[in-house]
Amino acid sequence: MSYEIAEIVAGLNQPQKMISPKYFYDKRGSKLFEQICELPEYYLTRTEIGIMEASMNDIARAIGRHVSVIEYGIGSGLKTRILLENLDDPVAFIPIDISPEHLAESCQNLAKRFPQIEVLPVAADFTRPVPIPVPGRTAARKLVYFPGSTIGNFETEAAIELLRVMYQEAGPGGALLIGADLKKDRQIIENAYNDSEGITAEFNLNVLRRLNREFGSDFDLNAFSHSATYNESSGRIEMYLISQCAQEVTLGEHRFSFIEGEKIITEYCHKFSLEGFRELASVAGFQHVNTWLDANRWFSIQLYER
Ligand code: AVI
Repeated sequence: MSYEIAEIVAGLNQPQKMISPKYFYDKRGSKLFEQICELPEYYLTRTEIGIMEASMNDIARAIGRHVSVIEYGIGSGLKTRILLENLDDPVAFIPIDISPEHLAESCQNLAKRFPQIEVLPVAADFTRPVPIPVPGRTAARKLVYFPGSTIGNFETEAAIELLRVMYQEAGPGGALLIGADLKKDRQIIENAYNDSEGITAEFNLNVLRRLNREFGSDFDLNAFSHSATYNESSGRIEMYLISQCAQEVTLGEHRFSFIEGEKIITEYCHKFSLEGFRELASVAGFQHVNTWLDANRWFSIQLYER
């Protein structure tokens, strides 16, 4: 059994059934996520880009020259482009992404736009140890870049674990530039995950389509519905697929029974306080350097050093 099948089966055998959010990002899922980023309700991307546009000179100065940038996950490429355009002579760009097609497409565009920067893509699941290629030119320091508040998709222990991996990867003198979404009015947050066009619902259900296609399960997509609610006490969106009826689903020789209304948790999206996030990063060893915010204080871009 592949580790992916073992992981999916173990998740669906839990008393609270779960599917890891990393399975969202097949080709269609990555495209749907790009569409989410442009939705009027999904303030995260627009706000983070706004902060970058307003504060990029300051951010680039704080990072310094001749860095090699290691990006964990790659989105539409716009944030990466803004960062690389403004850094002082970066030596290399090393993106790590689980979707090889998406990675290849983004890297082709970036290599065309930045012929002077060595682009070294790594197609891998960054939640597992990954060997990182060494650029031809020696960098002054490594910069780990993790935008989009993807850190919020990890539970606290896993987030600390991932930050520790980034701390190791940054190496002596290295830095971390990270986007973290902040706590705010619950309606604003819930609207971002329940858009009026139903794109987030499509994105959520697409994980079942992917499991059916790649791992041989027989989920009936019409028998599950999308739900995303903000749990104020844990400070996170909890995204579920809810079984619309009593049903059985099979994956190979494995059978999973659902009662009507039973939920599969597919994603947590944590929202942070500034102090809470600094605490998380400091547990992993990072020292806070600076934080940049938008005027509403909805989103933060934070710089840390080892
Ligand atoms: C990738 N990640 C930061 C998104 C988020 O907001 O947590 C994933 C997402 N899920 C539904 N909408 C967007």
